[in-house]
Amino acid sequence: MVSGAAKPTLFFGKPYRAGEDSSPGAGTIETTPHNNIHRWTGDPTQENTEDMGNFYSAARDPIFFCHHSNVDRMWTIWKTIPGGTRRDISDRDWLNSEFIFYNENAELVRCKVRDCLDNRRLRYTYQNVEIPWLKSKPIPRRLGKKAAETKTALTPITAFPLVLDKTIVTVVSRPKKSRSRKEKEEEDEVLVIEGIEYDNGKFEKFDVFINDDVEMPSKPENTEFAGSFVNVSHKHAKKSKTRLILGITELLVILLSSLALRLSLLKSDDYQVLGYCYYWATTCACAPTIDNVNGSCTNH
Ligand SMILES: [Cu+2]
Repeated sequence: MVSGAAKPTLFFGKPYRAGEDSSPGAGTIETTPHNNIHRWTGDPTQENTEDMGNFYSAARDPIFFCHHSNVDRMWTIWKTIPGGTRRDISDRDWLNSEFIFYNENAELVRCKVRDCLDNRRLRYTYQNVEIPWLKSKPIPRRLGKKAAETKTALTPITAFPLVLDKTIVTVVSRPKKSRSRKEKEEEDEVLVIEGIEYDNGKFEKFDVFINDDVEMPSKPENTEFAGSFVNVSHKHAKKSKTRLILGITELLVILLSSLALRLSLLKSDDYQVLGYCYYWATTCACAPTIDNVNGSCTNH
């Protein structure tokens, strides 16, 4: 999920500005792996999955600092992956955003995003080590006909909004079957899941699969696994609404295919930590509502 996002907005998420959409859609670095690790290292026996599983308490756990250093490291690595436009956002609103911190002398200091983008200017670099996940491409299950023959009934797209309390299988049409190499480089084909309503105070997660075996879904190492929606709990819970945007250009090149995708949305009890090569099982009781699903082809 780190290497797969070939465009800045797929990686960082969509712009978030005062007065506009309060939850325009997170990027893959935030949802998987960042959010997954928070939940994974939170304590499920605590009321609010403290420490790491909740925003207010996460930094009480020393692993918070290792985790966020690693997120920073993956950001640095992402910018070196060839292809796509893997570079920092150039929007001035973002570059000039400011944060206030205490320094080592307990004095308030103001930092701009633009001053924190090059780690060498912050006087640190990452050790040049082997990064196995960079070379590890997902493997297709190549289910072919079997994928089309499922016992799970298809849900028509007109039936949305739906509560995701069981696996939903739907067919999404694509705007265009074949695109030139240049078109693929310029624009990612994305799958957009709109209007995800969820409780911000709860851990919420669901997985998205394309042309997969519904009765026996893929694992993260399979191409059919398109990505996940993952929310880390906030102590002050409120209903939130957002969207999930998944870049699927590469997935479609490998799987493909036709003008329609069979999509399965699976309320996830499995815990999949992507990019870190861990797999862990836990339980959750999420039941987000989803307005709409559509395939589109735009430069998100
Ligand atoms: Cu975090």
